[in-house]
This record gives sequence, structure tokens and C-alpha cells, in this order.
Amino acid sequence: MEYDHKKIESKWQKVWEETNSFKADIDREKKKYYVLEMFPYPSGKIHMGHVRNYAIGDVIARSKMRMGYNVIHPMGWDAFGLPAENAAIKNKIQPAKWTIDNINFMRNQLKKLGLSYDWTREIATCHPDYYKWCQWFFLKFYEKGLAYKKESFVNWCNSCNTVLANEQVEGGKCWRCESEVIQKKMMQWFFKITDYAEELLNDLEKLKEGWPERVLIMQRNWIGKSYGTEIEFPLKEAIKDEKGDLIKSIKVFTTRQDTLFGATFVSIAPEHPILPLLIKESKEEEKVKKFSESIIAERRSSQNIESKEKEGIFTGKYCINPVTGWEMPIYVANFVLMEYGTGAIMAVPAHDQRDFEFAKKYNIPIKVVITPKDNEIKAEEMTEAFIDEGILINSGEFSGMKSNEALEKIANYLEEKGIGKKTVNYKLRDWGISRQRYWGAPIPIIYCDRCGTVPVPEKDLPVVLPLDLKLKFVGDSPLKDSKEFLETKCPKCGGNAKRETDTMDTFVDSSWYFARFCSPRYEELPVKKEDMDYWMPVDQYIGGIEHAILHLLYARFFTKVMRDLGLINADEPFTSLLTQGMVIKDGAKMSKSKGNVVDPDELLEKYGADTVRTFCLFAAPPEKDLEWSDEGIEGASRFIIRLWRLVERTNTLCGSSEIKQIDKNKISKKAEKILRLVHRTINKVTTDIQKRYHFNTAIASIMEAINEISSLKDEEIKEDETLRDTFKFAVLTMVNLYWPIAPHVCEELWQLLGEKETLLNTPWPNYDSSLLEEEEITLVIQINGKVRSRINVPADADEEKIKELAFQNDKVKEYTNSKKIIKTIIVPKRLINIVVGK
Ligand code: ANZ
Ligand code: ZN
Repeated sequence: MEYDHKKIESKWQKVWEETNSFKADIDREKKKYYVLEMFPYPSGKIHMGHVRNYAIGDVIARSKMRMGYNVIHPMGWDAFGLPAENAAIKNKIQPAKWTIDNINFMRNQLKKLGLSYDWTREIATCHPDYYKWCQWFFLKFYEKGLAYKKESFVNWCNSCNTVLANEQVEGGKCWRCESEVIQKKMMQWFFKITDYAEELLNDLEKLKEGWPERVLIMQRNWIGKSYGTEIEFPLKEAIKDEKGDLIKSIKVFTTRQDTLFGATFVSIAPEHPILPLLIKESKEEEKVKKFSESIIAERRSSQNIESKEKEGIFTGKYCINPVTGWEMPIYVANFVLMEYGTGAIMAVPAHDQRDFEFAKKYNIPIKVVITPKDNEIKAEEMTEAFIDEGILINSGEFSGMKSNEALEKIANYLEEKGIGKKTVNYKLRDWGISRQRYWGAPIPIIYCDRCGTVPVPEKDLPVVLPLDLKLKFVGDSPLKDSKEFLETKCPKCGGNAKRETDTMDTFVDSSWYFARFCSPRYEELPVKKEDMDYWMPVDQYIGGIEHAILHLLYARFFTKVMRDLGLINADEPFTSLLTQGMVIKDGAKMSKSKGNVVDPDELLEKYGADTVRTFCLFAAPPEKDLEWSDEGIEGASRFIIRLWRLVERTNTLCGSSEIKQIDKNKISKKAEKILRLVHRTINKVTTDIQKRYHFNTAIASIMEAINEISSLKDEEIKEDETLRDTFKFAVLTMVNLYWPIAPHVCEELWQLLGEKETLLNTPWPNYDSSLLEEEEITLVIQINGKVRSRINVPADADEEKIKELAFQNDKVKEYTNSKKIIKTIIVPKRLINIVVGK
């Protein structure tokens, strides 16, 4: 019989589907295990990155099932988002239809991969039954003061007359008409994630065991806690604000108040509210305004402000260094961010590299105030800033102090004098969730002329997204075009009112979907406590490193809010995290634009799921990049065929009779050797799969074992009954161990070998630890430290026996002949060193 992947795979997929094999139900007798892969965006087709991600998750899920866990392994769709709208405009198809069609297509593709999902739990975030609860969360956030509205910038194209998502801004220009994108201020909704900054930071400690170090570092840096001081710098001439009130100073935030005596200028962000007042009616006004606007636009469109050349412009105004009395010019600088600290900094060119570059460029004085212990640096000779700790100089009463001591002393001094205040700052910003888009969950808010901002009552949820909207490429929100949606009654006074037309960032949808999977059809609340208590947290989460910051942080934030709402009894959503590498071809990530994509559908057609899975798991450990290769997939295919042939041969040699219990003490030497190999392989595969997720080495050891088993000769097997049984046992065990990786062919082979129960329902094999050693081990023999020979000894031989065997060796005889044996040292399992005299 030939290996027919199509027949076998559809047969077993049907069995799994018809018997609901992967349906997860609470079973309090068993330990639960929650495996989750990041759910996909239904873009149209799955790609190799998905295949890899899901194959990894599937091996974990399937092996845990076999190891006695009650596994939950769900799948769903992150179904809202911009591409559906683009497709709608381009192809005149409803976003909903486009999305649902894609989901149906992709679900089919996933099924063809034989993934062990509990499809009864499938969710799609664009479904009103799901986004109703996103809206519910919004209301709860609003109640708790965790959702608020403030003015903030959006990308705006004047010629298309529309808001642009960040992805629609290409190099500062509109992707559609290529005109300059400007920043428009609009009222937008925010979630107050900053309220949880401290906890989000501290709880990273709890994830140390299960999360990759680099993800923890990225999260820590993103939250970015720093201790510093806010210092007031008096303006040389006070200015008036719009109301006519006097503004007398600029406040800066610094973490290096020890360098205060070296501050020679002040830099402010281009968006700083004081800027228009500073330059008003001055000769600099036009120039500075233009410069600032260009910086703002540039920043929004390019990600890499860190690596940009430091640039700025003098405002024409000065402030005073409060401790030295120096006049400090005030600059606008492209590297100062409005969203951090106070949006203004004291610039210390001698000790900050950015300020140094800036000062060099604009000819601003550099003043050294910290020097290394035993030499002095001169401002004129510096080629870069001195940023290390050292001793203070030119710093009044603080001169001579160590800089790390001065940090505390100067902060205290400033507080006493009322010039400064110790502050903690976080880089983390509140989460802007408003999107001026159609294909998202409508924000459940109503605006009434009489009552103001009124939340939609819970009982009126969901606020349904109208599906019959004709999308156009104009306006600041497509939902404004739907009168039916827009116009409503005020829940408070019953008068005419208007709905909020912004929808939620799709990150909101994906911030709690893992919880919804525990009770996907529950109608009372977003989650059912009983289910959450049993299934949460996710034991193993798997996904791309590109989500290392935002998605994971938002999911952690939501979990903490859910906990505070009494919905979940956990602080963190994901106990362990695995970030898989990319799939690359010809050295680059597979992408349409590079034209190096391999279509999983073609591979499935030609080779079948088991081969594709084997390839993905064998070519690299999960966290490393996987290099596509034609030889790799061919190799995987050949291996499965070899396994298939071996099973056929086993049936020819052994028949389909059941094997007798194999007693290691009653079998031939050859059989024992195979038996030991089997137990060693069980051990290796089990640890590789469980502890390290190194499926590649697990597969390699199965391959090696199969080579060795296959090398037994027909005659040997025929004439030795114990070897025959051991041979069959060995083949059965390899099929058994290979199942999580290639489940279809293994179920089939298992059945062909005469087994009645499916592997799915067969416990994972155990190994006998007394059989882990090889029966014989090879020891190196050294004479006076030089390698002279090797011998094989029984694995359980004691020192006496080893010595006896060693001295029977011809080389040893030759080298020790008539010499005095001073001593013999045995390093267990490795070597024997014989020390001889002259
Ligand atoms: C003076 C100084 C001297 C600074 C020195 C550094 C070195 P972290 O650790 O990130 O909190 N800074 C403050 N607000 C800023 C903003 N809105 N945009 C850009 N830079 C800003 O760093 C805090 C330091 O970053 C602050 O300390 C400030 O520069 C700068 F030798 O003040 B420092
Ligand atoms: Zn009203």
C-alpha cells in the first residue's frame, strides 16, 4: 500500500470532527492546561508564519492531552480592522462579507492542517455577541474613571479630506493622493492604563520563569519608570497667556539634577503650549512655527526619531539657570517629546550626548561639571559627552561631591529652596482607543445637547454597527454618513441626541479574547466566573515577537481591570510565553512585496499536513528563524514515507499479533540494545517536547532511532523471537512518540499495526529509568594523560571490573609493559587514566 496523505488526512480529520475529539469541558479530576496561539487577522489566506505558529501550539496541546491534562486549545478571529475597509472601497464588497468569506476560507485551511482546536469555542471579534462585551468593558472603564476623552492629534489629509490611520501615512504623505499629511486636533477616547503602570511594572517579576527575558525588558522599557526632579527655570522676561495671566517660568524634568550647574540652554518640544506665547509677535515667529510644524509632521510618520539628526531652532527667548544665574537660550528641539515629563528639558551638553551634538551644531557653550576621579576633562577638547558618574566641579557648594551623592543632595536642596520637586515619571502613555474608522466596535456613548456625554445603558448593548453602509474615502469618520446610526435619543432625557461615531482600536478586542474563550457563548457577562476560575490563566501563549509590547501590555492591563471588577482571579493572563521566530526565504522574511512567499495550500496539496508540520518543526527550534528550503520539505516527506515502509515491513515480519510483555532480563543482547534505545528515545522526546519545546531535537532523535531500528536484518528478526517482539515494540513506540508532530499518519500507522484504541486516547509512553543507559559504554583510555585506546564496558560495570577489562586491552599492555603502575583514575562514563612510572 502506498502512503496516500490525502486519504489518510481527510479520514482522521473527519474522525476528530465527528467525535468532537478536542472539545474541552471542565473536569475537576484533571489538571487543566490552556494552550493558545495568537489569533489571526482574517486577511484572506494563511501564510507560513501562521502554519509554524499553529504547528508549535498543536504539538504542545496534543502532547499535554496525552500526558493526562485537560487541555483547552481554542481558535478565533481578530476580525475588525482596516484591510476590510480598504477591500470594501476597492472591490465594492461589504467589509462584513469580505471578513466572513476570509474566515470561512481560512478556517478550512486550518482544518486541513489537523490542528487540535475546540472549534465549538470559535469567536470572531466582529460579531455583535463579541463586541457587545468590548462595549460593556468600555462602560465599566468609563464608570471607574478609566476611560476619558481628551484632545489629541490625528493624521489628516486635506485633499482627501479624511483621517488617516498611521499605516496610511507613507513618508509623511497620504498613501492615496500623496499630498502632505497634517496633524489635526480632535477629541478622542483614552484608556487610563497609566493608573496601572506601577503594577504592570512590578508584576513582570511574576513572569520571570515563563517569559523570554527580552520581552520582559521591552515591557519594562516601555513602561519606563524614572526617578528625577522637576525644576523651574525662570523666564528672563515673563510672558502673558491667552487669559492675560503671567507665565514666569518653564518647568523641566531631569533625572540628572547633579548636572544642573552645567545646564547651558533649555530645549522644548515643538508642541509645547508655551511656544506660541514665547514667539508671539516676534521676528522669529514665522520661522519657528514652520520648523515646529514640520517636525511634528515628520515625527508622526517616521518611527525612528532616536536615530534622527538632532535639530532645533532658537526661539529668541531666554530663561535663567536658578543655581548659576546664567542666561539660557530656549530652543525648540526635534528630540524633545511633549508626551514625556514636562515636554521641556534642561540641556547639559557636557554630560548628555544629544545635548552635546546639539550644542556643537548651534554653537552653544559647553560647561563641564563632572569629571572622572583622577583626571580633568576640558570642554574644548571633548569629542563626546562624558556621561559616567564622577566628581562634581564648578558646582558651588556641591563641588567635590560624588555625582551619585549629589543626585540626592541637589534634589533635596531644590526642594528646600522651592525651585524643584522630586518626581517619578513613566514613559507609558494612556492608550488612545478612538479610531475614526468604520470596521470596529462602536464606542457606546451618546452626546446630548442638554445632558452632555451619556453612556449607552448596559441593557441597550450592543450598539450595532450598521452593515449596509456605503464606504467612501472622505470625512473624519465613516459612521457619520449613516443617519440611522448617528441619530438617536438621549437615554437620560429622551431628547434628540447623537451617537459617538469613533470605533475602538482593535487592540481592545484582542485584550481579553483569551478570557472569552473560556465561556464563549455566555450571555450574562463577558466571562463566566466559574469557567475563568478553572481555565485561566493561559498556561502557554505562543505568538510573534512583534506583539512583545502593545498587545501583551494591553492584555495584562485588561486582566488587572477584570480582576478589579471581580471577573477573574488572576493577576496575569499568560503564565508562559513563547515567541516564535520568523519564516524566511532567501534570507528575508516571507512577504508579498519581496515575492518570496511559499503558499501553504500548495504544500498541503503536494505533501500533506504531516509533512508540512514536520518540516516546520524540524527545521529550527521555535524561537529561532526558520529558513525555508525545498530540500527540507523533501526530507520531511521522505522521512514519513520511510516510517510508512518500516511499519509495512513490521507487519510482514511480525504479523499483527499482539506483542508479549517484554522482560529486559529474558531477551537477547540485540533485543536489549533496541529496548534501551527505545527507552532513551522516550525520555529524550518527552523532555524536549515538555521542558524546552525543542521539537527539532525531538524529531531528530526519533529519526535516529528509526534508522537504527530499520538497520536490523530480516534474518536476525526472524530467528530471534525476543528481538521480533522488541522490534515491533520499538516501531509502535516511535509511531506513538511521533504523533503530536504528525498526528494523521501516526494514527493510521498505529491502526495498521493492529492497535484498537486511537493514539489520541492512549496515554503518553513512560520510560524505564533503569534502561536509559546504553548496555555498553565506551571509555577512553589514557596513559599518563595521553589517549591511547578505547574500550567498551557494560554500562553497569563497577571500578574493579572496568580495571580488569582495561588491563586486558592490548594497547594498555603495550604501554604499561614492565612499568610501575602508580595509580588508575576512573572518571565514570568517560575515561580511565593510568599513571605509570619510568
Ligand atoms: C538633564 C540631563 C543631563 C539629562 C544629563 C540627562 C543627562 P529617562 O531616563 O528616559 O527618564 N528628557 C526629559 N524629558 C524629556 C522629553 N520630554 N523628551 C526628551 N528628553 C527628555 O531620561 C530622562 C532624561 O531625558 C532627562 O534628564 C532629560 O535630560 C531627558 F547629563 O536632564 B536630562
Ligand atoms: Zn439628554
